[in-house]
Amino acid sequence: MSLVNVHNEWDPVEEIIVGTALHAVMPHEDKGFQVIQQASHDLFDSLVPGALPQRIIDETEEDIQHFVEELEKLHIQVRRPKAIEFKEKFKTLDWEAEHYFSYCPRDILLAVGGTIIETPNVFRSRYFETFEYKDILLDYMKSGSRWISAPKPRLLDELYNDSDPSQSALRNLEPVFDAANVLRAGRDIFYLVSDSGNELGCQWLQNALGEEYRVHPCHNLYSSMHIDTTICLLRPGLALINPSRVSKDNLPPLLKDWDIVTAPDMVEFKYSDLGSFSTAWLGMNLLMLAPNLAVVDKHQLPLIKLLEKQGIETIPLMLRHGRTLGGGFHCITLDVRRKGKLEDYFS
Ligand code: ABU
Repeated sequence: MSLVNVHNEWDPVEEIIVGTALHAVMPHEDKGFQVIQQASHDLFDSLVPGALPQRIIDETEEDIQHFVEELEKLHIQVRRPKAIEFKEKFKTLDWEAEHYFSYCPRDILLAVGGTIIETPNVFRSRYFETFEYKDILLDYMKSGSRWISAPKPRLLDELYNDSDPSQSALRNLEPVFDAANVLRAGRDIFYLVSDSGNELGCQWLQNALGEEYRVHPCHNLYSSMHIDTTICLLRPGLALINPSRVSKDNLPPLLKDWDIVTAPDMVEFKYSDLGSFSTAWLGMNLLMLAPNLAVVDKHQLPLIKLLEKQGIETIPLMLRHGRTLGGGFHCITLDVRRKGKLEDYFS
């Protein structure tokens, strides 16, 4: 039976991939990385490029190890990528780049139903990232999962808009998107159109998933990277929103009959001066392990209280350097199998 079988963001998790900080490097020259970071300069502090200090790697691995132990206590099958140390830059016909990391499987692989998709990511430095998951992907394919890869984007300079700040930093020249621009809700798939996912990416995804699914482009929600610090689908009929980005005016119309809870201000914390590639809203980047159980950043006590009021128990854990690396508990995981079946939650 296919080891990949997942239909939403909340059913009980049976198998999950958890990323690693080993060999993480903040790339020096990556046009996409630079342009998108520049476009979001009011959101992120500038990052120090180069290999991350060993302390940051070690503390992150320690935090991830605690997280994995909690998952295993719940009898969830955990798989980890094999981080490759890219000692040299790599080249395509058009450009060269340094390899980034394998910390966020959520960005590069998308699991929908029995299919796992290698997505056409926006950063050049992620071009070969799925190599680190090859053994896992092979196992999934052998079990009967459908393993596909989106067309490799060329990521030419003209894809990135660095001249007109009133437009997206990502032009619509070829399908490009990070898997973290997507949220799954049964037959309905939310797709954030932003600097990390363009319209052609949305169209490609709809074509790839076929008529069984409806992919909904979400505009004017958040212009920067990823949807999972903007909206969290907690269980059928209940979503958490980021009040600095979402209001009744731009709430995706599909959610209009759902109960909406508003995230409280995030608690800020700092374990290094290395800068950040995410906003304080990374604190709401939680992972639902079941409709009544979430893994949440342990600093976010007001959020934990709010979830508990909604009948959601929490496992408070920490990723001390999550903001520097740009990933919380949703970002650093890819839930590939959850109990449950394909359903329609909006009719
Ligand atoms: N990787 C998610 C970052 C999004 C945010 O900073 O809000």
